[in-house]
Order: sequence, then structure tokens, then C-alpha cells
Amino acid sequence: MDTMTFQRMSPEQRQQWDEDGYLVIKNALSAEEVGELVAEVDRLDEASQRLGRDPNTQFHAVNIINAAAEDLFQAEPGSNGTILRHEPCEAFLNLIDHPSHLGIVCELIGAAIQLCWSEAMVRPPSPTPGNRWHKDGSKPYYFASVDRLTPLQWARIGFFLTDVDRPDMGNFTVVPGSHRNGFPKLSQGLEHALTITSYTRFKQVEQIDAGVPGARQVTVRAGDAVLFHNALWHCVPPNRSQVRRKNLWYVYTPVWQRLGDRTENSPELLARCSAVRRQLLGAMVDPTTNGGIHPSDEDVPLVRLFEEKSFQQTMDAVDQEYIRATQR
Ligand SMILES: O=C(O)CCC(=O)C(=O)O
Repeated sequence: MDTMTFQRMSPEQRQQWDEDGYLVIKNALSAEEVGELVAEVDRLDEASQRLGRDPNTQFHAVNIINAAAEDLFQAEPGSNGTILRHEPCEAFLNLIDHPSHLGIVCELIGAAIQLCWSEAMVRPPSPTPGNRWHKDGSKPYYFASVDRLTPLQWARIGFFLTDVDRPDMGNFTVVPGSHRNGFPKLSQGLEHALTITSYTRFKQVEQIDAGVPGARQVTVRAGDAVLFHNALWHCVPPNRSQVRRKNLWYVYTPVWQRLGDRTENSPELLARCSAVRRQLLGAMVDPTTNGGIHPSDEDVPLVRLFEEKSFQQTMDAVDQEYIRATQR
């Protein structure tokens, strides 16, 4: 069995996660890793431009760990998008179990997880907002809320490959605490709230975060990562800089969810992966028997590595911790 090193959350990161619904991992990637990843993102961006995409429009590629494809939302229904690269990419694959963040992800959502989604994004300069206010889980799935609370089902991490160190650079923008408190009440009223959260109308406003109480444009340097809760309200204001913002988004979900940006992985990719990487790719050892319903230790090897006990013992410990808390 492999051994792995896991970076754990600092007390400050735990507090930031609990209160704000996101946390920042400074210097998650080295300058060398950033350089290599930027080169890969540029290759995909250029491939899509050769297919006719205007370079001044946003670029999204999904399933970048396998053969990268243009965003499924721009694709023909039923197709997997236009394939931009046919070979799995080592630099993108190496991020799935990177020591800078995997332990923190496991602390938050558990170690019986898979990578549901991998995406490369380029946000060129633009006078209009880059995205509406929304929670995640409105794509590719929606998540039900109970009493307006939505549990953590989708831990999404952004690896930033360019500095976004000033406001209005197309920053990832959040309302801290909104994963618990909901979207804040606006003084501009309901119609404005419906506009800035609408898929089709959000570009009608110039500054999408103006007048949204508590809105914070997150600033980061190239190499930093931002991990956030699916229920956190977020948006993207205009990019008024000269910089093409580049980043990657990876999403971890429990192994019992469906994969989001692919239905399968290439057999060649699986064949050269470690057992942990195969788990993270969503490949159960035998999905037709034990794996599909009750994962075995072989299906989720990351659990033993992270928790230092078997999957069954981990489940028992979770139950016991809950019972202890209720009996205090
Ligand atoms: O790119 C960003 O900063 C946010 C992306 C986003 O909102 C999304 O794709 O759901």
C-alpha cells in the first residue's frame, strides 16, 4: 500500500471555513507547477480558438484529466463537447492527489471521495460580469435544501494560475457565511436580486457585486488555491484588467454520486494510476458487487491512508462520535 502525506487544515483555515464557507491555501502550487499548468491551459485555449472561438470570450474545458472537451453546456445535447485534446494530461492528473490540498478536502468531506469534475478556465478582460450570483449544485446537478440549509456535497477547489490580486480582475467573489445564512437581503429589492441571479439577465448590470451586503472579491496570487462549500453564494464581476485570468476548478464528491463531467475514464489512464488515483477517478474495483453499494477497503484505499483505519471502522467512528455528542 502506498504512503501519502496529507496537509491538514490550520486553525485559521478551520475558522475561515466554518465562518465564511471557504478557505485559502496559500502557495498550494510551486512556480514550476504553475508554469507547466499555464502551458497546458494555453494549449487547450489555442485549440479551441483554432476551432473558431473568439479569444475575447470566456474559455471552459472540462474533463481535463482525460481528453479535455469544451464546456458541456456549449455542446450539442447528448454529445460530450468538442474534444480539444485526446491524450490524458499528466500535469492535470498530478493535481488530483496533490499533498497541498487532498488532506484538507478529506477533513471536510471525508476520504471516500472521487473527483467529479475537472475544468480549465480562462477569463479574458471584459466590461461585463463573468457569472451570475449562484450556489453550486445548480450545475450539473441541483442539491436540495432542508430548512434552507444545504449540506456539503461538492467540495470545489480553484487553483489560480495568474495573480488575481486586485478587485475587478474577474475575481472569484463570495458572500462570506452565505452557505449558512443564505443570500443577503438587497436594498435594491427583489427584481434586482432576480436579475443578478438569473442565467440570462445577469449581464444587464454593470457591477454584479454592487449593493450586495458583505460581498467580497477574493484576491489571490498565482499558485494559491481556494476551496469552497457548494452552498456558498458566489459570482464573477467584470475583468477590467489587462490580464487573462487563468485557473483550474476540481470538484470532489462522495463516491456514491455520479461523475459530473464524464461517464468513464480512459482505460489507458486507469492502467497507469495508483489505487488511490483510481478511487479518485471514480473507478470502483468491482462496481457490480460490493463496490456499488458498500465500498470495500479496496474500492476506497484513501480512507485507510487518511483515517489510519478501515472503511468499516471509519463508519463506526463517525456514528460513535455522533452518539457521544448527543449524550453529552
Ligand atoms: O470562476 C469563478 O470565479 C467562479 C466560477 C463559477 O461561478 C462557476 O463556474 O460556477
